[in-house]
Amino acid sequence: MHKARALLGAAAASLLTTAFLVPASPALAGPNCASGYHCGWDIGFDTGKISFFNGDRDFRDNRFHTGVIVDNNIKTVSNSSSSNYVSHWYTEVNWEGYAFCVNPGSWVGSLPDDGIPGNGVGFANEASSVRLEAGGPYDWCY
Ligand SMILES: [Ca+2]
Ligand SMILES: [Ca+2]
Repeated sequence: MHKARALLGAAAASLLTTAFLVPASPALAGPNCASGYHCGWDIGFDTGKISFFNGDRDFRDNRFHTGVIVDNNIKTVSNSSSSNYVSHWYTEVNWEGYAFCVNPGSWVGSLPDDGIPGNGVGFANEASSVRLEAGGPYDWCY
């Protein structure tokens, strides 16, 4: 009887060990964005692209692979966090003017747009910095 209990206890402990070995947050790939990166595009996936591994405080010195300045020029974003990092996009440099967020494995195109870049209205052609925050996904993000 005691031996059987001991065996059950060992089996339970083994199950717990197995459970803890499973990664808590598997990599979640957003489309067209390499694992671990947070990507933005000039217009859509077939246009100028930039990939951020970490946050960036100021897009004024960032360029898409086409050479075009990124600031106030992103219309599509994708999040391929290798963990649970949510990307937060801001209309101003230095993470001011919070605009919207994108969950790990998610993306958004055709962001709301009033047609005027950099005027703080809408989300398209407004992003000027991006910040990453662990702990996602969140219900209120794309
Ligand atoms: Ca801006
Ligand atoms: Ca605008």
